[in-house]
Amino acid sequence: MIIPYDENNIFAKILRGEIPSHKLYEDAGTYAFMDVMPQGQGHCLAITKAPFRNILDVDQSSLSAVISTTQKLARAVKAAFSADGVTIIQFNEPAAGQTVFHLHFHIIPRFDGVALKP
Ligand code: DGP
Repeated sequence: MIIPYDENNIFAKILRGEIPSHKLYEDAGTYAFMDVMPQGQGHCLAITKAPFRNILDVDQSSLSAVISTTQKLARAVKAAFSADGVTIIQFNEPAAGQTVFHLHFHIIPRFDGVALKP
């Protein structure tokens, strides 16, 4: 069953400019900004501008666009923070750990020997 999109989620409010965000990148279909509860230095998020709840309802074109932005961000934060690697995380539905119900990808620079914050 596909669960309907809720336009009151926090990322929809960020996209509408109703709450602030630290913008890193924007194009016609995607937006990227810093995560307010970072699990590590440079933790940021890439989202679609169109209203999708998660990977279960997104269309191929929008998914491709947000993956492309995720790759741009991964390359940029790896260079900016001189990271050793980059973790990409994406959750779908509460059982999987999703808390904000607008499709997003976490991009987290990683450093040898340094664990993510819980
Ligand atoms: P999840 O749905 O579990 O993939 O995680 C949602 C992420 O969104 C979490 O890392 C914290 C972040 N977040 C929650 N509220 C805000 C907010 O108001 N602004 C920003 N920039 N990030 C937020």
